[in-house]
Amino acid sequence: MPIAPPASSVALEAIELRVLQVPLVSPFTTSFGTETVREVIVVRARTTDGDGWGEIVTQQAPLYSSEYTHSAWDVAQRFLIPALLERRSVAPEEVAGILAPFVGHRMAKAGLELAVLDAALRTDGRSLAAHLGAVHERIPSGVSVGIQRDPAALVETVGAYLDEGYARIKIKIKPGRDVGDTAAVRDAFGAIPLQVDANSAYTLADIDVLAALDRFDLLLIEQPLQEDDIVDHATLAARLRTPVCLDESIVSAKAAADALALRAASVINIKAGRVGGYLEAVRVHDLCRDAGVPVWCGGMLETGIGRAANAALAALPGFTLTGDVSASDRFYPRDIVTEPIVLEDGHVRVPTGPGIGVEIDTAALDEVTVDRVELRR
Ligand code: SMG
Ligand code: MG
Repeated sequence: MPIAPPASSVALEAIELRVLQVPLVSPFTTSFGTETVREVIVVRARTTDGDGWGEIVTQQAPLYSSEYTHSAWDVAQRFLIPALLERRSVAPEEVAGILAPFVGHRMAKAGLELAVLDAALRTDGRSLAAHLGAVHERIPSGVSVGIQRDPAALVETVGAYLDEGYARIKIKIKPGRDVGDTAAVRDAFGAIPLQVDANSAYTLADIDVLAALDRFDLLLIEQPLQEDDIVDHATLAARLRTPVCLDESIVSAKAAADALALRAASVINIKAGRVGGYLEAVRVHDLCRDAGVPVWCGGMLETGIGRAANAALAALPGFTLTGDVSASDRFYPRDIVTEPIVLEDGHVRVPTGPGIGVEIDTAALDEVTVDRVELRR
């Protein structure tokens, strides 16, 4: 694949962070809890040539990962942003290296890197999709369905998404809500493209229940065990017919390479926030592609900022499985960008405008902003 020319450096004048609380259209329940409002941080990089936007995809509480809104809020202001502002100019490709001395906090770093990337690419008049190496104009759209009240409610919810045209269904599972829920969806809808996500809710002691899912011909089972259970995932993968996909465990390209070497997964979910940025996400893509391992783009209930960037990432050639890049209205009655992602014939369009390719709806953004801070050079 041709290597994209590097993006320009930008001269940072200030970085603004906002905490948003965006109401969800319906509660979203996973094995670790229920959300009714998406609490997330938006980043604005102010440069001498204009602004760039990013999103820090942490949640309100450290349940999906160790990061959470106010850990990102704190580490960004105390350490990450000062390190960036110290530089006279910064190229997007330099951000990860500048922030590398600070251990962890990948989602916070990813949101800052995206804002710098967006500012630089807007200056260059180039799209993020082109910069990352996208090869598709639109991508098939999958939807992640939370745990519902009971299997009948799940069937109703899945049916509504299928009617909208979603190309693939993922259902969340947890102990006690696994085989029965999956059976209900298979019975109701037959051989639809279907996968399940456990968000780390099981242990190897549950191997028989997880093996019972084999009869449903699932595309994959996502993150059945804990984040650091790489060896146990390998043990499990050897016992299951259903392909094991890792999400939470894959925190870097190195972690992906290790997981593949240990045969802990045969599919990888790529999320830019979880791996520290879109540029590292491309490296995970590249190494999986070289290894012949299929990948797909995960989601963190992104606003229009991260959703546009995810659509760009998911258009790379190795993303051969349908990802969780759904329409904005799957989560939000009102998005914070002027052109929210929409579903067209089961697909979403990859933005082609400069940078992330979408503009901020400032009135909508202000309405959901609950806290705001600006750090200047
Ligand atoms: O953005 O469509 C989306 C959500 C997809 O299920 C989704 N994400 O583990 O893959 C996952 C979860 C993480 C967020 S759960 C709060
Ligand atoms: Mg997941």
